Amino acid sequence: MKATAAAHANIALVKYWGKRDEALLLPEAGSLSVALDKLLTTTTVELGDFAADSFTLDGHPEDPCRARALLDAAGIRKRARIASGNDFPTAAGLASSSSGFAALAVAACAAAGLRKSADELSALARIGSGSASRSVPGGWAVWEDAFARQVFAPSHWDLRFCIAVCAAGPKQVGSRDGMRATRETSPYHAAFIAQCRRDLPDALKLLAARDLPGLGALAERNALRMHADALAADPPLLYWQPATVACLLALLELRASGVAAWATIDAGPHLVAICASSDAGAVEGRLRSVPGVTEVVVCAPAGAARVLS
Ligand code: 2P0
Repeated sequence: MKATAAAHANIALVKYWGKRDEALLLPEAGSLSVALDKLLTTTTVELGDFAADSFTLDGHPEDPCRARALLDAAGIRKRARIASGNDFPTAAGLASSSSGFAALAVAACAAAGLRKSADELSALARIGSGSASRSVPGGWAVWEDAFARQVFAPSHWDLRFCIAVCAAGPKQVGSRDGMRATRETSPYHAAFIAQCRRDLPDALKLLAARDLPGLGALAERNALRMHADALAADPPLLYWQPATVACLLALLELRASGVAAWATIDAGPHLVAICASSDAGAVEGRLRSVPGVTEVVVCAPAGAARVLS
């Protein structure tokens, strides 16, 4: 009744920002992501007759409420002791619910002896966090409905994702509340969702063709439009720090000098630069020189969530 699993966090190139069903965590529009090799979460689940569920992240106690929702959805009634750890600095604000709930879904089902398909595990991870559905299949993954599927293997394209850490500590408004507020109050939200529905098929064609200028520019537009949507919420949601904007300007300069790199930004201050592996050193060096950037983590595409023991 004990198992350990690992999963990689993912970054979306076509973003999920709005639910059509709040209870089931179903997205309004499809999203496309890639799993990141350096952002790995390892989770051990032990099931037993404990007095209550418990959950620790890097040794610190956390609320097990969302984990329990996932266990209930899997039909696991026994109490759980969950210990999760990130092999990257949580303090840098890179902690991700995507890798956390993907590793939890896989470890919990293994601990309970439940044989679940990859699609079923992805759907379970989604109950913890929508983006976690994409970390179960890993690689280049699309999520449109109940579960996510890998559309290309990590080896399809040797890109790099340079994460510029632009602030420490947790963000002020979490994704769940942020996307709900945006959906309810932003006058731009319907336009953003309509754009995502156009972006996803276009992004898949560019990904199949390994068209970096095409996919990079699409991902950057999609992310900036997500932030425009969030900024238009009432009250407005501003996730950026000065270093975030400075990184965006640094990428413009890099492109003008012939280094091909484009940005995406999640619901937080950090910027992720997308580039060819041959340009990763130049992009990393430039981002490290930006005032306010405390760390740059260079990632390659990674695979699926997996049971370790
Ligand atoms: C994404 N994000 O597609 C988008 C872009 C953040 C910005 O999915 O409410 O933690 O648990 O489903 O998955 C982060 O939102 O939100 C997210 P819930 P989640 O990666």
